[in-house]
Amino acid sequence: MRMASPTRYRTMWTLLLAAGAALACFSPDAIAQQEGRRRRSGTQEAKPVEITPEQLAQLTKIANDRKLNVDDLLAAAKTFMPSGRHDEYVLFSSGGQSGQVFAIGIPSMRLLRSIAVFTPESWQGYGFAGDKDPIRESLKINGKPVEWGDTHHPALSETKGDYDGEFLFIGDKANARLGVIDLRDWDCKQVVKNPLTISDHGAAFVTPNTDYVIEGGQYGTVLGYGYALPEDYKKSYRGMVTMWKFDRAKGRIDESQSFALELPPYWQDLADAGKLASDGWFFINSFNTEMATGGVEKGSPPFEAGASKRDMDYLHIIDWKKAEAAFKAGKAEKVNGFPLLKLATLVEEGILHFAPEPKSPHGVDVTPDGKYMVVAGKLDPHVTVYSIERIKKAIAEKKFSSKDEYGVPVLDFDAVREAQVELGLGPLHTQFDDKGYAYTSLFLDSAVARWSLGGETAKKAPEGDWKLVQKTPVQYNIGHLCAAEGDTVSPDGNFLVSMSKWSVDRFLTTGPLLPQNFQLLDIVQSGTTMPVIYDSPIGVGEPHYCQMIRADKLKTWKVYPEVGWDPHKQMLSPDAPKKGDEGVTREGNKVLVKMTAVRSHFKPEHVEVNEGDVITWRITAMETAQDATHGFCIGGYNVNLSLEPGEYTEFTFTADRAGTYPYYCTEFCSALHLEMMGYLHVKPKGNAAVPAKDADHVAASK
Ligand code: CUK
Ligand code: CUA
Repeated sequence: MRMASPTRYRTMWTLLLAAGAALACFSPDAIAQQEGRRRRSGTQEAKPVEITPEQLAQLTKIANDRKLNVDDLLAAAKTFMPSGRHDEYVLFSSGGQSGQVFAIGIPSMRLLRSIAVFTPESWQGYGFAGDKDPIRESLKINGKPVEWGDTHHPALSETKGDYDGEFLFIGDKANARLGVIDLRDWDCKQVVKNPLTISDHGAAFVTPNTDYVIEGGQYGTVLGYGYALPEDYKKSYRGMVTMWKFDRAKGRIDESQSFALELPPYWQDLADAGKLASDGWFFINSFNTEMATGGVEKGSPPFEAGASKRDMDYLHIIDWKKAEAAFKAGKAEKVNGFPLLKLATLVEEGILHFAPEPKSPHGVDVTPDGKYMVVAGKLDPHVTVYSIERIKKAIAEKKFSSKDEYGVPVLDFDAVREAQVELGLGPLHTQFDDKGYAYTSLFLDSAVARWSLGGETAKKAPEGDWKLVQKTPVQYNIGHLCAAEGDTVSPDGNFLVSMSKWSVDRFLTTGPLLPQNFQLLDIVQSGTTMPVIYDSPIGVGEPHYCQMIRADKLKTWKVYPEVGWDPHKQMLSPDAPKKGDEGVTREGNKVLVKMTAVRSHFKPEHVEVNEGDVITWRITAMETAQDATHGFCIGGYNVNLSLEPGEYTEFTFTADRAGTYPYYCTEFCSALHLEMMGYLHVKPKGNAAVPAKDADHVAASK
């Protein structure tokens, strides 16, 4: 790890300490907490030292010139990262419509990387490996390229309910897909498409040991890509939740061991897996239990009104261990080739129960000890808290208030409800800290509410049970929020990111399309304030959820483990060209190019083929030094690769247009990077050289 110059850091800290002390604003407790936080992260420790009167004067002048107040200076001190120092946390954020994942350092809010998942991305060489790029093939749906995604919920893999830093899953709401990212090389390894449904929403969530990755649906549909008009809504439309089996050793979802549960055609929303006290269960919100079918044109209320009529919707309570047993006992039926446990089976086996939940809820979040489920209803100012103990008891004692139209038992609300806490307008999502507080986003209030947990919870806040403690305004219209490890069995607290949907006037205007605003809140000074300490524009998509993991939990590779490593298979490839293997061979019209790349040359530097040849091109990046990445592009043939140290890549294409094509390294890798190039000569059919004006004509007519 690169360290900052101690002198530089000390000076900065001293300035701010002095400013704080001078204005009597920096409490010793806060300093101690800051120090503790720093020690835990294993970064460099700061020692407060004397500040000179000259330095204090300089700091004061800068503050005054830039119109900064003391809170601003403190915020800067909490977030500023001197060059070379590393962030304490990594925030893995959905990239919204960009179809990607973004990795952001916390507390600096610096964008570290994007990770391509559902959208081809040229810098990472994701989807630009020749004619039949395996990534593009995996993005096809029914043979059609669907090369974007609406990513909503990233889920870090967990061991015993805690992030283990090994894998990351991300859901594509628009196309009901899941991406699997290996966090050793931060590379998407697999995209799976749900065969039952076109779109989803409650994905991805993992069971506490990542046995399953859960994908909940949203809009009712005819499962298996069927067809039906709204008249047949209740009969033909259904909801679903899919349990994708994760094979950790292979680092892949095992589709053959995966199955789904048929649900009534309510619009299932977010999900969360139980843990500890509620291990073996998961929970899904729903709205539109009215089963409104919209259609103002036919005189029906529009969806927004029709789906909001009832006072109560249904929290879906699913015993997934029972579901797994039923699947293994062969009780699933195949729909579009995929095993589905039908609703009747769910009822018969006691797999599915409902609990009433107030007015069109959105988020459901399980407390760190697994004892409580917090449901936030966007049309209700309260969060409603359910207890797993009460739920289990009510199920055992059959305390049902009714059954729904599909025969699913509805548990008695009073029997399962633990508490309701009034927080404000438009509560959506909840996270937790290590001190017994919960944090809920208030979309309409544009605020983060901090409130105390109660009941039998392990950690108790001093304010007493189930109390709203305070609110911090955010700009504007917060959706999700994310505290450090805030949805695990052991949250860190420390920082919270507000994923604000509107930025309006917070930044320079960027045209009519404005960035989202990620706002960082310091939540370490519990019980007093939780100020916003950083605004970060996210101008690449509209993220929904994110998760914040301690950076020291990630076991990221600095370079690939061996030269010739195939990242698709995560193993050394027998096909990787070695030093001395380089050259071009042919069998009929099949050409094999074996190439190595090392600073600052490709070998071979000339590749001669015939028009119409099918070329398999293999490249090994011989580099072993961190960050010695090369690129490789062939203009006109849509090829661009990122050749990371040790990486082996293969691509195939048909040389269907004659000409001489420079190929070159697209990553500024060395002083002689511009010289890192070569030529692909595609000899025209009939052996004649292409006259220049004909070549121009061909290019122009394309
Ligand atoms: S959803 Cu977007 S703010 Cu997809 Cu989790 Cu709530
Ligand atoms: Cu290799 Cu530039």
